[in-house]
Amino acid sequence: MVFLSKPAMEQLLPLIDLSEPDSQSQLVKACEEVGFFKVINHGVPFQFMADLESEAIKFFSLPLSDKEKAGPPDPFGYGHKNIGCTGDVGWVEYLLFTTDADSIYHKFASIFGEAADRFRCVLNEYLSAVKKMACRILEMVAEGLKIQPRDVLSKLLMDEQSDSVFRVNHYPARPETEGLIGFGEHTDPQIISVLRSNNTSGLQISLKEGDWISIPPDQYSFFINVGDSLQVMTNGRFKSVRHRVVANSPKSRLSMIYFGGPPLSEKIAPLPSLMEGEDSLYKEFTWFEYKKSVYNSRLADNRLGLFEKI
Ligand code: GA4
Repeated sequence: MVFLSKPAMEQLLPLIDLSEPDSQSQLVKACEEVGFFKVINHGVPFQFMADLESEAIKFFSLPLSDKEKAGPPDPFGYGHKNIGCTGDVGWVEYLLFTTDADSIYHKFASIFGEAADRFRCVLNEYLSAVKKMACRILEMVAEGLKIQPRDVLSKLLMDEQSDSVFRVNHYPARPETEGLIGFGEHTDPQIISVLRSNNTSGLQISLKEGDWISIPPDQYSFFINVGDSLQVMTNGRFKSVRHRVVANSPKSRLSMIYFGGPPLSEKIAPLPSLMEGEDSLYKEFTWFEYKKSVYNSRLADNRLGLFEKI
């Protein structure tokens, strides 16, 4: 772990004001240098975040035996301690959804009755605003990279078949243990991840040198990271950053993450206009093939390793 002064942290953690005219080039720089950044003036009403947070807190406050009725995750539904199905554990409980909130709603409605209606309503409201913002960012990135058409990335999230995921993580307060792992280190497999948390710390990102830096929480902003698929689509120019959550705070942490992914049949390969005579660093694969391999891996594995050309 490295402890950084505020100015050093500010230099390492790009802060992007989406209302500024040069935010396109700042976004590209942040994706290349860190693969992680914070956005402000993002246009998502705070009320949407607060409403979903309050519904999530209500759910996580239920007795374990009630919450378990929405589990075990298949991979969708309620899970606790176990992450994925290859043996990872963390000090966390969570809800995993497809972004088609209606599909999971039926499972919830039969268990939670009217509370499920309210959850579905605030979830849909939040998701459509966050997806819109993620698409706007991907369009700005495409413009910053000077690639045509500008929706070359965002259209993958907008596609009706887009295989996107939404997760709400709850890390219960845990004052007495130093450095307990809430969610072990990993990279996100999708294109782009958009995280919003309450004001409790815990998120850390890994720098090139292998040091971990703690990201100060900010409930009004979003934290965005490049996923493995975007790293491949930019032929390694953008970095899919390793991150983790430590759960040693006297306050509970609640985070919600939208993972924007492509349709299952989509070929994940470097965008031709970015290649300029370069060779692809990766073998050809579809999102379906990558996802299959992801779900057989451990959290900390270097999942793209299997798809790199030697
Ligand atoms: C990490 C990013 C997303 O949270 C997630 C996770 C998924 C899961 O929780 O089921 C995985 C993890 C994530 C990557 C490796 C595998 C699959 C847990 C795990 C050990 C929903 C995703 O798409 O990949």
